[in-house]
Amino acid sequence: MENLTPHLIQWYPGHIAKARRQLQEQLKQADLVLEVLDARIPQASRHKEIRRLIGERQCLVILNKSDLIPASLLRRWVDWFEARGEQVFATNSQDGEGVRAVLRATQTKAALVNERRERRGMRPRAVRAAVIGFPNVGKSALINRLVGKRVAESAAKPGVTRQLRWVRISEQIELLDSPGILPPRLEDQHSAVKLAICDDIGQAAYTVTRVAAVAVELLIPLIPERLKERFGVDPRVVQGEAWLAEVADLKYHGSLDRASEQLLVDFRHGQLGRVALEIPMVEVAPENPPA
Ligand SMILES: Nc1nc2c(ncn2[C@@H]2O[C@H](COP(=O)(O)OP(=O)(O)O)[C@@H](O)[C@H]2O)c(=O)[nH]1
Ligand SMILES: [Mg+2]
Repeated sequence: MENLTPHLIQWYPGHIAKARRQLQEQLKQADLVLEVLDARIPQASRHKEIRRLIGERQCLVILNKSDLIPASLLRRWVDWFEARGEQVFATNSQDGEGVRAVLRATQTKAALVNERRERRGMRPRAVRAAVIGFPNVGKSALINRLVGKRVAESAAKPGVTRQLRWVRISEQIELLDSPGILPPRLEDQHSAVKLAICDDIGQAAYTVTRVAAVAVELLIPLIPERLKERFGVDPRVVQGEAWLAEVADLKYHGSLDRASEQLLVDFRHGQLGRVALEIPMVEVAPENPPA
C-alpha cells in the first residue's frame, strides 16, 4: 500500500461530526455494547476511540462476516481478542451461524446489569444493548437474527439505517440499531482504504480505480491463482495497476472503471473465495539475550 496519498478516501466532515454525536448519544443510553467488526478487517473496522467511549460498560466483540475469511484465520482472530481479555464471537449474520452464542452472552450480561441495579435498590428493567459498528458491517442483519425476524433494514447499501431505533428482543433485552459510526479522523488512510475495499465505509468520496488498485496489491500475494482464473491475467506476471489495465483491455473494452468495479464487487461478495485482509499480529516475547 505504498502508493497511498493522504487523501485517497475522504469522509465529509459534517457526516463524521453527526455520526460521532449519534454514537455518543447511543452509548449514553446503553447498558452494554455489541461491537460489530468485519472479520476481514477486524482492526480497520474498529473505531479508534471506541474503548474510551465505551468506558465501563460491558462489551461483546462480534466478528461478523466470518464466512468470508478462512476458518484458520478466524480461529486466530478469536484467540487474539481473547488473549486481550475481550469476549469475542464469530458470526455469519446472513445464515445465522454463531448468533445463538451472542444471544446467550447478551442474556448473561443483561442479568448482570439487572443484578447490579437491584443491589443499588433500582428496579429491574429491560437492559439496553447498543449494536455499534461501521456502516455495512452487518449490524441490522445481526439484529434481525437475534430477534428471529426482520425488524431492521439490512441491505447492501452502506448507511441504510438512519435513525436510532430500539428493538425488543426478549423480556429482558432491548437492542439499539443505529446508523454506522464513522472514523474519528481522516489520517489513517490504511484503515480507510480497507474499509472502502470491504464497502464498510458509508458515504465517502473515493476513486474506485485507486481503491481497486490497492485491493489488487493486497490480493495478489494472497490469491494469485484465483485472480488469474477469474480475470484471465496472471498477477504474477503483471502487477498492481498494470494488472488492472490488462484486465480492462481483455474483458472490459479497456474500461478501467468497470474492471475496478468488478474486482471490488467480486471481493465484497466472496466471489474470490475466503480472503482476510488482516492477520493478527502476535507479539513475540523478546528472546533472552545471549549470556
Ligand atoms: N457474507 C456475509 N454478508 C453479511 C453478513 N452480515 C451481513 N451481511 C451483508 O452485508 C450487507 C450489510 O448488512 P447490514 O445489516 O445492512 O449492515 P449495517 O449497515 O451494519 O446495518 C448486507 O448485504 C448483508 O446481507 C455476514 O455475516 N456474511
Ligand atoms: Mg443497518
